[in-house]
Amino acid sequence: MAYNKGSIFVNRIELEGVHGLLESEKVSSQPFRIDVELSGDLNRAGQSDALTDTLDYEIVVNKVREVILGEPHNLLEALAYRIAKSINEVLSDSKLPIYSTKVKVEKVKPPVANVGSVSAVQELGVPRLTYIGLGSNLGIREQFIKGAIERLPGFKRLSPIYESEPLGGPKGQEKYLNAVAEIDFDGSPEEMLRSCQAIENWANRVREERNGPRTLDLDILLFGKLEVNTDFLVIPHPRLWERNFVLAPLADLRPDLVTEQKSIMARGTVSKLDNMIL
Ligand code: A4P
Ligand code: MG
Repeated sequence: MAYNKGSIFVNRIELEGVHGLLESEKVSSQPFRIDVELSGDLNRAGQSDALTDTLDYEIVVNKVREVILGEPHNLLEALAYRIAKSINEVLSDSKLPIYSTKVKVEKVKPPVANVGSVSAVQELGVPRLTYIGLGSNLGIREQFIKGAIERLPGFKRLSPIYESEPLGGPKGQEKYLNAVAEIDFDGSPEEMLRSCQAIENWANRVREERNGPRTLDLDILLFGKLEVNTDFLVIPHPRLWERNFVLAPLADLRPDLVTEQKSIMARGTVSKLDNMIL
């Protein structure tokens, strides 16, 4: 699919609330104006013209309403942050390729002499539970796996380490160490790919032949519930369900995702290294 970077604006949501540092602001309500910008890839929505391919404005407005009509806050910064967070909770669990939420909260009639209005803006990336496959069969393999997890942004946990027979590639390769990392990543899939490639470069990865021996290979297996299909990125990873060196560690972290039916298709000999501590 073609390159696309788009935004949806939901502007001038006008509501009254009891927010501010002054006692008077906590007692009598005053007007607030809220603007929301959602940024990401709007290609699919552009082509399909279907509401299911984008975020319904009504959801945005409801989240804004909950925060502005809810508990009193002292700061506009806190209001903008709460609103962005609660919109992101919906997006994190959705298939929509929206990667950041920007919220501006404006106090339309601030109780400060000579000031027309005050506002605060917060922009938060949408966090998505992401699974990265790690593989190494060249050099000090465990050092490369350890270095990778120290560098992966938003790293949460690592599966047990497996040793596996090489699948594909030239004959006579060493065995692999494989594992899967769970991370909470709050950028776009392209940014995730760039982070993975930067870490592979740190490991002095040399690309000589496809499936050839490598110090470190990082594959994006799953990126929340997103589906990506461009010339340089396919998510879920197209060979995810075919290989035991990915499925076994993924099943350790997320047994709910790796059903028996899925693992029947998988190939390759793997053994769990219970005693390996990085
Ligand atoms: N790319 C597309 N989608 C993705 C994605 N979801 N994650 C593109 C990461 N990259 C993705 O990758 C080639 C290109 O794939 C990237 O530039 C990116 O734009 P690469 O890492 O440079 O090349 P590669 O790894 O040699 O090829 P490929 O096709 O990615 O191979 P795999 O699937 O990574 O398999 N046997 C055992 N036992 N253990 C292993 O870890 N690994 C491989 C490599 C083969 N056999 C193995 C193991
Ligand atoms: Mg790869």
